[in-house]
Amino acid sequence: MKERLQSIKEEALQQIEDVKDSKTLQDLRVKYLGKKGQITEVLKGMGNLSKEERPVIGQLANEIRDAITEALDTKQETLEQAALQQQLKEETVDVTLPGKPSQVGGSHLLMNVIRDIEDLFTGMGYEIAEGPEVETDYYNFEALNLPKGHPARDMQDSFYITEELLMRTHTSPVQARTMNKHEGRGPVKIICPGKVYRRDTDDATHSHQFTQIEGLYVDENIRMSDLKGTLNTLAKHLFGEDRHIRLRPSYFPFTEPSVEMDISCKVCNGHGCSVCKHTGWIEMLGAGLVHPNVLEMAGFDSEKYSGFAFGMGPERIAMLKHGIEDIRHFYTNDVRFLKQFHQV
Ligand code: FA5
Repeated sequence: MKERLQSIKEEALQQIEDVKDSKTLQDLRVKYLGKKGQITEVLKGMGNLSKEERPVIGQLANEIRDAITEALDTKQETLEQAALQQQLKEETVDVTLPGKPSQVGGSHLLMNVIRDIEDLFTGMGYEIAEGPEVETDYYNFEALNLPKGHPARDMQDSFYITEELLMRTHTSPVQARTMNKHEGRGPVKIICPGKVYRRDTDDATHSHQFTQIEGLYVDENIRMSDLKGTLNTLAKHLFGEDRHIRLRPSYFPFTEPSVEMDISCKVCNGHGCSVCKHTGWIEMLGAGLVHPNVLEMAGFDSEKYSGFAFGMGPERIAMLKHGIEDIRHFYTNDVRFLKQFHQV
């Protein structure tokens, strides 16, 4: 039995020594140490031994089991280390390889135009005011001298939510809201950027949703010359010192008198070309002196206070500035279009 155990030990240690993978090693563990393993099989014959021999053989069997166990464990550790080294070798990262460039975004051209105009006006002491896009009929129309049934409402057909609620058709309601907050005390000097909505059919120059910037200055002794000076500053800031403006009579129910401001065409320098439809002028915005009815409805004494207001579409300004021929480019999010203006 001793010889049998010794030969098991030698054979096991040799096989463990030669093993190259964990699976075979595991099989060897079962083969020698398992419940039905070779050592157990030998020990089953202990019953035939004498009393004296039994402890001697028992001790030898334990020693051999320990030796095989230790050899198995050591080998297992060696194999695991080798596997780890191999994996590390295969998964080496070459930190000197160039990285993948990440996409860098930029602000939208419309935002750039809006911020540029905001900067100009805040530099002249204006504050930025905002109002809701879902507006009441009262602020969108009535407080602006457009009572129910007024024919000029047709100029701004809206999306109605209820009889009294609609998507605002212009940023002018922010005028009325802000004046109300001032409770009849001037000055009110605000610029209001925001989204507006109209039931206009989409084409190259019209969209059912677009942006506007409104300006309002109410104080004592505000006159048409103040409006003209302010619009002149705006036009030169946007399109260059060599631009001229002209004011044409127009009509808005909330201003009296009302004007449209044109700017001299940059392409032909006012001589006439296809861009300005051979007039030398390009229409830019609507403006006027705040109608006394609007001042009174907002709680201002129209004998004491006067003011001017203007409203423009940043899309139109961006189109003129950059020669963009279709307003829909602003909304379709084609990055090839947008990217051209990231630095503007
Ligand atoms: C108004 O909306 C007035 N509230 C402006 C105003 C304010 C006048 C204060 C007087 C005093 P108008 O409807 O003309 O006016 O629109 C102003 C600008 O919005 C236009 O010059 C144009 O640039 C832009 N606009 C109007 N409709 C559309 C549309 N469907 N798509 C894109 N831009 C539009």
